[in-house]
Amino acid sequence: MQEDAFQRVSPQGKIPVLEDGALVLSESPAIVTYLAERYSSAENRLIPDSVLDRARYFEWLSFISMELDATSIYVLRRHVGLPQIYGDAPNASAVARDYFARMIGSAVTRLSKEGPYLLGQQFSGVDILMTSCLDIAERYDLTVPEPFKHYRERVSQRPAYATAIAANKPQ
Ligand SMILES: N[C@@H](CCC(=O)N[C@@H](CS)C(=O)NCC(=O)O)C(=O)O
Repeated sequence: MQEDAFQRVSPQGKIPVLEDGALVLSESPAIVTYLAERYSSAENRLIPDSVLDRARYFEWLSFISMELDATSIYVLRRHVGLPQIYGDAPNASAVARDYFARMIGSAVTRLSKEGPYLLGQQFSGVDILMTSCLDIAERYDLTVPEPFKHYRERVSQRPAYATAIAANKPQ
């Protein structure tokens, strides 16, 4: 990620970054939403059409990227996963763990009420982002409530999940 070729498309030196024709796009929520708008089909819409459902989509998008990722998971990624770059910060890591547990706990009622997916019956881009967070949460041994463990199992049984995971592995 420090190499010139990569930094030319990602000056912040971070993954993910998407190249699609002339478009170069970073930030996972933007990438998932772009792919959903550009490529999902009428039978398999990854972003809802109605204004109300889109409001929920963007609410989940912000919750996942800010409350679960930026303020919890990424803190652990920095200080537990990459201490040689970002330093050791046991207090920040402990607070991030507690915060993740509180935030994911706060989402349980909505998941149980609306499931099987975050927007109800329709699988969407926010399920991709949530599942990715839950995959990393397991890696860092974060507290995940049972309904979200079952949710993750449900999503990861989708054939498209297996295809995406396989495609994500470098040859
Ligand atoms: N806000 C960005 C965050 C991207 C991000 O932090 N990616 C991590 C993946 S582990 C990374 O590149 N870390 C390397 C680093 O922080 O130096 C997004 O949602 O895409």
